[in-house]
Amino acid sequence: MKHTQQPNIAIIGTGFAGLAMAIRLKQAGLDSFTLYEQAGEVGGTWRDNSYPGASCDVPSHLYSFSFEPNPRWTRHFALQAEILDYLNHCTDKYGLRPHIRFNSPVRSARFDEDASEWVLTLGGGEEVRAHLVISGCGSLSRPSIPAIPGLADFQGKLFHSARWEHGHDLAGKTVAVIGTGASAIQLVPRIAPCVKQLHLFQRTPPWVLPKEDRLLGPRERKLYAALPSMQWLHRQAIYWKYEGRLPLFISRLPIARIFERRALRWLERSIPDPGLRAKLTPNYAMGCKRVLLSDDYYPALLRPNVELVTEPIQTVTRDGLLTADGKTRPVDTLILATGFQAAEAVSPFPIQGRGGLRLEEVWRTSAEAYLGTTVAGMPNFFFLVGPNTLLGHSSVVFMIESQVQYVLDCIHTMKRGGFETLEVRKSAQERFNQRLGERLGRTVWSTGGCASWYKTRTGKNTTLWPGSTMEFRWRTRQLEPGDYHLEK
Ligand code: N01
Repeated sequence: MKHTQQPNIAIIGTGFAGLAMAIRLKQAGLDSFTLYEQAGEVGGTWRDNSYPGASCDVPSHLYSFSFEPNPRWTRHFALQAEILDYLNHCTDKYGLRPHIRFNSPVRSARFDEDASEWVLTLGGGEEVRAHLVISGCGSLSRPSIPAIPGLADFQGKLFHSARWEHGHDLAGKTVAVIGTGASAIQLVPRIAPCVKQLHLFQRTPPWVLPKEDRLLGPRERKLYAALPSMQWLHRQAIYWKYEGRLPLFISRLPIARIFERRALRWLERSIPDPGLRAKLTPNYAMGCKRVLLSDDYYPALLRPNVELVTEPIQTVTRDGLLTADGKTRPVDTLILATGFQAAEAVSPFPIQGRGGLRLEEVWRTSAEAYLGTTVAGMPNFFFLVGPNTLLGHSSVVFMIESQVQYVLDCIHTMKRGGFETLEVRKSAQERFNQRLGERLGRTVWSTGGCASWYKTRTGKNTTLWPGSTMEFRWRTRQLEPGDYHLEK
């Protein structure tokens, strides 16, 4: 390859994925990379999701890079600000800032076959070229705005949980929150005490287990700082505990019933009113939607100023919400905790590969990749947190590190063999997805009797990995050359 020794690499995004890739490239002596970041600071989803109470539902000692353990975590489940600090710390420690172009959104990518290079068009119209492109855009970055009639005509304050308006004071306001997913159950307990009235609009009740968060005191933090092996053991213990929950999702073993009973007992202990309890009782199998962890969500619903509304929303009016029973609730502020466009077949921006092939067209019905990372027709383009790499049971950071290792192996293979392009074979991609589909069909995400953001409107799961994280790590440890076209 012309660019053999120092290929010019573009990384898009500076969340966990983009930063991990950059750090590992640097460690491998591959210094000629640029990170393109649309915002003015690093952090990805942990920069954007700054709503009150935002925190991780995977323990911090696992939800962090294996190569950068953080003995300073102050909670078992870190709050958003602490995770963002961690990502800034990694950016500085590994000298990434000089590589980052902030406020530089990538608007499109086109493969120039003659030069074997990608041409990226940035926000201002500037074009930059790269031999390899690695997208770390993630799949939980595009807020989903519900198609509720009248939403555009609402005259009060309206915003999405992932675009929190910190300048808007909720004190004394009448507020509506639409949605009862992972974001809503974290923000509702935090805003309920300061608003005048909160109407929480639930379409489907989530399964909720106690979070059992705890502070990590100074003694524990000192211990981890002094004895990194103790911190490593702690991480291992969390990892195997979470990995052990996989059967809950991929098989219908009785273990699932144990967790369901635990959640129902938690609901019964928390909500004395049988009417309210009935509204909060899920009618689908646990795990079908993301299982939520919270100690304070149910107690918040008992507050006199909080109303759980289960009547479907008919329209949003200029100053409130009208439900199917004909009742209108006037509100000052409407908060959409309605999640993200994750499963629908959307490429992060228009991407045009070999022979003018457009990724939006390829992914029009559903997004597919090989090992969630490479796509036929898109040479030298890699997706981190691509299709079917998210998890229902453990830390996505572990998956990101596996993908990063895989991309590095692809780059090393190209360098060793002097290859100009690397492109997954269509046949390998199809075989992989055929098997993936069969396995996904047997999981609770398919059979559990719910709709979720994991699946497209047609019911295809394009987001989750149906195996263990160990399996994914094993399969991404190195490239299988037979699965790729490698050209000089
Ligand atoms: O989004 P969601 P989220 N009318 O899609 C409802 C990650 N995350 O932002 O269930 C009425 O889960 C919808 O109802 P239904 C995590 O992976 C992680 O909460 O579809 N309601 C649902 O209740 C998570 O899973 C953390 O019937 C409508 C809610 O909106 C993912 O992000 C923290 C509606 C959307 O819930 C997404 O979570 C936060 C409509 N038209 C988030 N449309 C961590 O701790 C949608 N809804 C790591």
